[in-house]
Amino acid sequence: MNRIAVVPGSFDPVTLGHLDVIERAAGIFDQLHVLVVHNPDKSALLPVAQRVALIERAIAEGGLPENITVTSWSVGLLVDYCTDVGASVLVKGVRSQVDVAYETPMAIVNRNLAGVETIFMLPDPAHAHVSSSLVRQVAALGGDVSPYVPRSVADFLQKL
Ligand code: COD
Repeated sequence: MNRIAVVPGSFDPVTLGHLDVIERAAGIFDQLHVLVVHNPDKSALLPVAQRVALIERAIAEGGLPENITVTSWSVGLLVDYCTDVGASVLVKGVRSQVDVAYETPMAIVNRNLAGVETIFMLPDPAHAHVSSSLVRQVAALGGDVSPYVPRSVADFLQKL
């Protein structure tokens, strides 16, 4: 059976926490789609196409498995994308009770809408405190973000 999963997120920008979840999920499923989705609740720093490019570069630099595809989605429900590509599972990293509270209703609705299951993956404790919003804030104030993001993302943010 060809098990396809989707790791969705804003990835604005991708962090070492995201990459850790992506790498471990790629080891579990036959194919993994990393999907950049615009989150209307958040004000974006980077255009979606730039976020896709940064994830692709980080995956190549990190030597992550080759069963990973990076793309974006802006039309309709997340589960519509899953149905289109034959994915039956969403993988979400959950760092805290706050993440669980945010993700749980979406997981139930996504299962009701399309039978797509959500798997919650615990973070590597080394990256459990990392978020894209923290990275954006540190970068905007001129701080060093290299402990939190891939080298190519740190270099990119420094030039903004
Ligand atoms: N370690 C582990 N996991 C992490 C870390 C870390 N350091 N940082 C973030 N994560 C996880 C997050 O918990 C999340 O699961 C994922 O990585 C992505 O995080 P972000 O911040 O890049 O993305 P979000 O939280 O803005 O998610 C955006 C989505 C669009 C994916 C989300 O809002 C969603 O699923 N929307 C559903 C849209 C839809 O179809 N709605 C209708 C039915 S519910």
